[in-house]
Amino acid sequence: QKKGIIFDLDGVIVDTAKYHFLAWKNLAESLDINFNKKQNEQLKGVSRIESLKKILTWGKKRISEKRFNELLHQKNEEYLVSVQKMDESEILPGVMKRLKMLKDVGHPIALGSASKNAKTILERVNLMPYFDVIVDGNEVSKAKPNPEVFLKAAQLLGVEPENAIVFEDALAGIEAANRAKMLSVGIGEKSILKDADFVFADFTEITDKHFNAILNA
Ligand code: B16
Ligand code: MG
Repeated sequence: QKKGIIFDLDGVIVDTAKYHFLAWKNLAESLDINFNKKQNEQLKGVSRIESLKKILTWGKKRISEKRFNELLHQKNEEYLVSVQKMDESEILPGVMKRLKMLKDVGHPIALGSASKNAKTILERVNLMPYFDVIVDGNEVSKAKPNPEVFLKAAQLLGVEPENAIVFEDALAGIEAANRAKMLSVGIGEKSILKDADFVFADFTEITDKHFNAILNA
């Protein structure tokens, strides 16, 4: 049986974090809350609702539920303006080569993302044809590090968790993959993603030899 491959979206396939940052920053400033890149790092892999809760906590602001929902909507509208401008050029270096290779060899491929905009983004960058299964923020109730998103993806791919491989950039995502008993491959800093089974700075660092070692691990 071929291993099932599960990709996170933001930080693995595309760098949408920069667009999340712009939208959150404008929203925070409109509320007189400071928001910097370091704080944005802490929102990677975190859902929209939890992200807003964190920003309000950092700014020591309390608001009504109605206002909270308006702000969520406002942030997403601004984020989507950036997303609509995306194209294939935003696929991170080295990703396309591996997707093509996996497809050619016949590995089932899934997306496992916290984003509710995952399908729109995959459409913008023309990657929809590569994914057999998409599990995103609309399908899961428990956020990473809960393994729900990856377990669902593996189930829909028809592979056992032990036969699934997860590519993730967020520590919470690595934890989710580990809890699901899947092989975890971190994309980012070794010092942060230390619990991952393998770590690479980005996909260009993954040589054919590495990639085969991952597929046969
Ligand atoms: P949305 P991932 C995550 O994507 C982002 O890293 C995180 O910053 C964002 O808040 C979350 O998606 C929700 O996104 O507002 O589009 O529903 O890394 O899980 O692919
Ligand atoms: Mg991510």
